[in-house]
Amino acid sequence: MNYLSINEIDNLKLWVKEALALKKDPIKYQNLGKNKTIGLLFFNPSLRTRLSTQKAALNLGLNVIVMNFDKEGWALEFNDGTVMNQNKSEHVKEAAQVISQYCDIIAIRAFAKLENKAVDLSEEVLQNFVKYASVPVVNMESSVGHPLQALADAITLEENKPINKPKVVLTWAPHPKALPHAVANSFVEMMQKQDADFVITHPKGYELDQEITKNCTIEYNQEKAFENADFIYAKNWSAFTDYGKVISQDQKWQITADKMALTNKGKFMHCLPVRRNVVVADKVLESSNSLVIEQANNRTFSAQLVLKKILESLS
Ligand code: SN0
Repeated sequence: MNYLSINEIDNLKLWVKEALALKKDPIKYQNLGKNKTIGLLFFNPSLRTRLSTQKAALNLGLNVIVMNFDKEGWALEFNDGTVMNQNKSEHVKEAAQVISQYCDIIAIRAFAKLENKAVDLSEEVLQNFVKYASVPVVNMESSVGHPLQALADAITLEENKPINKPKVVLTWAPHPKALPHAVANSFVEMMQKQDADFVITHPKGYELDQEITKNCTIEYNQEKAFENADFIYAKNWSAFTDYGKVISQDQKWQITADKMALTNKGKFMHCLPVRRNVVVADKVLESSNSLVIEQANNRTFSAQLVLKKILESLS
């Protein structure tokens, strides 16, 4: 079993229920991973993903190896048949097979480079490891999705929803840099499995991949979208159509206390790291309605549930 996208979740309700049970008793399965090893491969920075996945693995008795591939690994070649006389030292074919001999599970973080849409959509790094590794692979944010984050968000929504069918708004927010679509994509895919009134709001030109947002309600007026919302999930992403471009940094889209006042005592969510007073005002981030720290806490239990299911599939 791999965990590559939200679409691997057959029954989100049951997964969230099981994750909440793990949260109550995190070391219940402390022997499940005994004498097995997970390798965490990072091609980009990480705080929550690295520490929560490691914590989840330790809770299951796994040994953990971490490698910062971008800084400490050989530069990898991904294309077939290349004459490797430039700056790439090793092909993913050998790397993935070798790492599979040391690890029972491989987890990979490799962001979108936002240079070539087709390459990013192919999830070059993740899918090549899937192809050439002989062990299960976990997505710790690929160029397309961040399914461990979205599963943690589903746990947080379940714990905090005031009614059975809450109104949940995914809002674009400004940012100085071009950011990937992965967090937003997986959040949308997760919300499509929820019983919720789900609305996406962003400036014109920031439409996400329509293959992913099909059937979603899009409201270009942010204040209108916020009306009566129970949850505001903020995230910046770069343009998808004009691929990887920053076409607006309009501060009118920042999440402020005035905007939160339009909601139904809405809870604020963000995956972190967050740029204060650009994406969200201090007052909102620090208010009692902010769930960001609890979202990060739930990363442990989302990772632990996924690793538990993979370990069970091995035995
Ligand atoms: C990443 C993203 O995909 O948007 C990871 C989020 C979990 N975020 C960033 O790269 C933020 C970088 C910054 O400088 O604010």
